[in-house]
Amino acid sequence: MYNYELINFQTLGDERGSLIAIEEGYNAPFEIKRVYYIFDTKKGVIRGYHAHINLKQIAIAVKGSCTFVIDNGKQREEILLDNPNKGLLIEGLIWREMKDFSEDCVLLVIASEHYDETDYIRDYQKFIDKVIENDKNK
Ligand code: T46
Repeated sequence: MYNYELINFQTLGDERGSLIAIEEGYNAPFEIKRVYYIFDTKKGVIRGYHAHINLKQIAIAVKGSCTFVIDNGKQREEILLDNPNKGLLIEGLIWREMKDFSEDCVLLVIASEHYDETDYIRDYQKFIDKVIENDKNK
């Protein structure tokens, strides 16, 4: 089981162009406490390499594209974000890496918590240990 979901946002459009609205409890199934965006990522760079303990997030390539590698400790999957109407909801213990950023990529992330370094697991073996511990406690 992966703790992720692809959300298709409704695009509100008219002759002037397009607009997508994201609201807590509507497109975002959590309280929104933080927004950040990643841009100007250099060619060949892979970001992430961590998991979160409690954080819920939605990632949207509002411009350009990038690929998310999602790893639940048992399986890995790659998800291409290439359209502003597509949101990747990630929750729970998921190792993530982001790669193949297009030069123009702006990756917007909406998060359920304020920035907290203690919520990060930045060591892959520690992540696997935590997955095993969680499975035992199920
Ligand atoms: C995630 C992926 C998708 C802050 O000070 N405040 C913040 O809200 C964030 C997100 C980062 N930072 C600082 C911490 C580092 O010194 O900005 C620097 C770069 O952060 P990091 O290396 O964690 O960036 P990424 O791209 O590897 O990961 C980020 C998020 O941190 C992470 O939560 O899930 O994007």
